[in-house]
Amino acid sequence: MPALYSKQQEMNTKNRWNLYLKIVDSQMKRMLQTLRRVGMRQVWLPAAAVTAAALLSGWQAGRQTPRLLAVLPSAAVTPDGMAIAPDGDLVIACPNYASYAKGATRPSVPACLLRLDKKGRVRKWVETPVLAETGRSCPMGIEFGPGGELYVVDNQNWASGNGEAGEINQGRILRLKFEGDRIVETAVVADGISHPNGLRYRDGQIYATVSMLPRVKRPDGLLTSAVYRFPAGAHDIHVANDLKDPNLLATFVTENRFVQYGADGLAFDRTGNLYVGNFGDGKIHRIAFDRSGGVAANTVFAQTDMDNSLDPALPGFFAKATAARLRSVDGICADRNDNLYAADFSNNAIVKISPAGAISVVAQNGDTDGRGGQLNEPGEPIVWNGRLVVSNFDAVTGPDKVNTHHDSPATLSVLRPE
Ligand SMILES: [Ca+2]
Ligand SMILES: [Ca+2]
Repeated sequence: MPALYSKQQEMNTKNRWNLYLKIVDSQMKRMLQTLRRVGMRQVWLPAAAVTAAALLSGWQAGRQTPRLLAVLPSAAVTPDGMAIAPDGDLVIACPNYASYAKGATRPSVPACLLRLDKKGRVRKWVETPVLAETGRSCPMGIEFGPGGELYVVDNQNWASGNGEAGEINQGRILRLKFEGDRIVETAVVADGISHPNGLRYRDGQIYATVSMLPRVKRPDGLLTSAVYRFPAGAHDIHVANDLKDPNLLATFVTENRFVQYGADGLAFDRTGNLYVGNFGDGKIHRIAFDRSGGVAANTVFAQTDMDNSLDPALPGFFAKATAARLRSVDGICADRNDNLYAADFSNNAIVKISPAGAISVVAQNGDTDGRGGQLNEPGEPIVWNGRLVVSNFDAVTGPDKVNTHHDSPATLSVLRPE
């Protein structure tokens, strides 16, 4: 998602929002006049206030109201991937993309990991290791291995892009070892990756999505993305970002020409099937494995009801887009009953997908600043201590995004698993 802030896009969304408020306002005035005539003002005024608040917050019957789990310290500008530490704390990766000044190649707030404990206390834990040639670190997907080591996606080119021909590829998978609050060992599992995003550890292997493979050219011009698999103990695997990479596990094509962004969140179910979200298409793929660990099938498990041929720049787009389910797929997680939860980043929503593939919206907000716990461009959900915790990325605007502003402070929202 390269464009962080586009003034024109922001204005378009503002105009849409103002029009919406005007409609709500005029309808309320009309109702007030009617009710004045019949003498029910005392009854109506509180009801109108509740209705207006509900409309403005995007409330709909049957959906949850997200609550505030934590206001994050200023070290966190852009919270993204999350993982549960061996001691039960929730660890949050903060690449802090929204702290890059215009044209800057490094964030003004260094990328870091936070810790949130069960009592709700949150603190900066460590800064993640920078790549010497860029001087920056860009942690996104994270997960702990069985020895307490942490695997980290370092998406170096998220904000800078990969160059005109996909020639800049500096992303890494890191393995960090800790003693208390110190990183005592940093190993590079793999490097030279174009755009790594989500990460999972399973049975001694690291699975990482690569959301864009610009070196792979298709006749139709559509984007290819992938899941890679690396042995967790590997060192310095150099990735070529083409279809011949030995560690390439599965590829995906994103057909939505307006949102060319591919594989993002990923999660395993209890039996070891791997689910991968295709961001731009609003699809979740299921990868089944054969006995030797090869891919036996790569099929679409669930997909949006949005018509992705609609141009986000044309009038009427948002009415259809925000009524659609699972319009985009960022982070995904599984609960112990194999329900999946997905961050619908573009729609500012959290969505549930049942084991049968049925999609339902758990919570959805309009354009918010997140301060009351509302969703604010959710990046990833995770089940932590029986609750569904959501990181609010809040760094991308664009013609198809509900989010129009980056806000401060950053927050985590919380929902009930359903
Ligand atoms: Ca992601
Ligand atoms: Ca926002």
